[in-house]
Amino acid sequence: MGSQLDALNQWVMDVARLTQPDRIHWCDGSDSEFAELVRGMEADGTLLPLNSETHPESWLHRSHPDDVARVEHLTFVCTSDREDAGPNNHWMSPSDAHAKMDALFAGCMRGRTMYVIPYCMGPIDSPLARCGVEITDSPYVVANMRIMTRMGAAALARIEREGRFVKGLHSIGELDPNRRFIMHFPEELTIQSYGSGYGGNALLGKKCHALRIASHQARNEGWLAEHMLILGVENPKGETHYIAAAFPSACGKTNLAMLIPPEGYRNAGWKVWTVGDDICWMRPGPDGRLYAINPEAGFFGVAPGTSEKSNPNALATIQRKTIFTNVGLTEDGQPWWEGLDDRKPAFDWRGNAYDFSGPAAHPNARFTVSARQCPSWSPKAEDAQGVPISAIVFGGRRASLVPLVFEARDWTHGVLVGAAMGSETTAAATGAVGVMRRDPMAMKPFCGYNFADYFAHWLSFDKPGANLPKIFHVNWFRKGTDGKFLWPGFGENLRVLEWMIDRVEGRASATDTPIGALPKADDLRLDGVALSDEARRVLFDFDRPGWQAEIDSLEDFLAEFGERVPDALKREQGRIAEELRAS
Ligand code: SAT
Ligand code: MN
Repeated sequence: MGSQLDALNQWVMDVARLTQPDRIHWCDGSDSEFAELVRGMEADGTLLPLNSETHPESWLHRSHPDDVARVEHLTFVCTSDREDAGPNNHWMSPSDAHAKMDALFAGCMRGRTMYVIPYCMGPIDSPLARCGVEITDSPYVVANMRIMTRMGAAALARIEREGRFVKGLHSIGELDPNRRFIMHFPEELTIQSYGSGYGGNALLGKKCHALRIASHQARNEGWLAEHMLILGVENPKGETHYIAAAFPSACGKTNLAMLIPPEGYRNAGWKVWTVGDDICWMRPGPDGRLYAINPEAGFFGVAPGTSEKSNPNALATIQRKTIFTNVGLTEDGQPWWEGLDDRKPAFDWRGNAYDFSGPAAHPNARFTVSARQCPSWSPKAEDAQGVPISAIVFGGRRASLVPLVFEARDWTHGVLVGAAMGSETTAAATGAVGVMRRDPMAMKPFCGYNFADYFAHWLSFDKPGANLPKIFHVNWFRKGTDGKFLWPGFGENLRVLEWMIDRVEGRASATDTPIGALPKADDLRLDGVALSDEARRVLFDFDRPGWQAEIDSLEDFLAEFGERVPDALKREQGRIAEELRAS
C-alpha cells in the first residue's frame, strides 16, 4: 500500500518545485482549518464579514473587476487528436498547452501558501462518485471547495484505496485576463487553470472536473455527466418521481430545483425535494433505469433575482454560513442584489458608494452555501446508489416559437431535441448577453469531447434491457407581443412537471405533432393561474412554418460536426423535416 499516495506526493512535490510556494498545506476539511483560513482572509480583506445578526458566519468577497465569469474563449480541451475535442471546443495540442502552462506556473506561488485539496465528487461511499485533488494558492478557492465538495481526510482515504484521481492545478496568478487559461487534458485526467479566481474557472471540482473531464470518463465507462439539476416531486400519495433537467447557466436551474408548490398543491400534500441544482451523474442500474447522483455538496447559485417570491428555499438556505461574491451591501452590512427587495444598497459590488447608475450587484454575483442548509434538501441526495430518473427535461431561453412543453416521441428523438437546444446567452460567461446560440444539452461550454461523439454516446443508452426516462422540452421564457413573459414560472412550473409525471404514468393527454407530443391548455391543471388569452394560445401552439425554419437550421448545425454525427440523429432530423413538409 501507499503507492497511490506516493504518486500523489510525487505530483505535489513536482508542482511545488515548479511553482515555488513558501508553504504547503494539506487540507483536512476540518472546522478548525476553515476557521483559520477565514481568519487569514478577514485579515487581508479577501473576505468581509457580513452583519452577524442577520447573516451569521457569512462573508462578502469582492473579486477583481475583470474576473467575474467563466471565460469560454480561454478554455481549452487538449486532446492528442484535435478531432476528439471537436468543433464545440477550443483546442490546443497537449504539448503546446503544457509548455504554455509550465511557463505561467513557474515560480507563481512565491510568497504564497500552496493548498492541497483532496476532494470527492458525490457521496463519499458512492460507486458513482469520483475523486480529485486540487492544488491552489487561493484560500478563497479552498473555502469554496470545502462547501461545494466532500473535501479532506475522507476523500484522501478513498484516493488511497482507489488510486485514481483527477489532478487539478490552479493559481490565481496575477488575475490578468491576458495571462488566463483554463486547460483540460482528458487523456491525462488533468486540469490546469491560471489567472482567475472565479468559480467555474477556479473551483476545479465543478465544471472542469465534474463536467469536462467527467464527460470524457463517462463516455469511456458507460455513464453520463450532465449539466442538470435533479429534483424529486412527491405527490399526495407519497410517491416520488425524480426529474433531471438541463438548462444553460443562469436560466433558473437553482430556482426549479428548489421549487415551492403553489398553495393548492401544498395544501393537498405535494412536495418538491432538491437533489442537485447544477450537475448530474447518471448510469443505468440493474433494472435498466438511469440512477443519478449530484456530485456536488453545495450550491454556487446566481444571487440577482433570488427573492422571497422567486426562491424562498434559496433565501432560507443563504441566511447563514454563506460566502457571497460580488453582491452589493446595505448600510448595515447585509448582502443585497437586484430583485431581492426594495431596500437601497449603500455599496456596489466593487465596494464603491452606490450611485444608482447601474446594478449594485454584478449580474453574475454568486452565493456559495452547503446544500444541507436547504429546507428542501432531499434525504435521498446522500444515497450512494443515486435516485431513479423518471424524466429528463431540456430547456432554454426562447422568446418565440418554442411552446411551454412537449414530449419527445422516443429516446432517439429526445436526444435530437437535446442536441437542438438553443438559448439566449446570459451573464454567466463573458461576452454579449441575449444572443441566441445552440447549446446542446446545455453542455456547449462543458462537454469535454466532440459533440458528435457525445450524441452517439447518448444514443447508445437505448439498448435491450434499458428502461429509459421519457424526454421533454420546456420553455419558461416565451414572450408575448408586449415583450413580457407569458408564463408565470417559479412555483407554477410544478403544473408542467405534474403533466410530465402523468405522461410517464400514462395518465395525461397530448396531441402528436411532428415536433413531439404537445399538450393543449386543458391537458394541464391550470386552475387558479391567471393566463391571458394570448398566453393560452401561444404557449401551447405549434407554429409549422417557424418549426420548418428551425429544423432546417438544425440540419446546418449538425453538419458543422461532419461525418462523425450519428446517422440515427441525421435520420431523425430528416424525418421531422419530412413530416413538417408533408402534413
Ligand atoms: O460555471 S459556474 O460554475 O461558474 C456557473 C455556471 O456558469 O454554470
Ligand atoms: Mn451551471
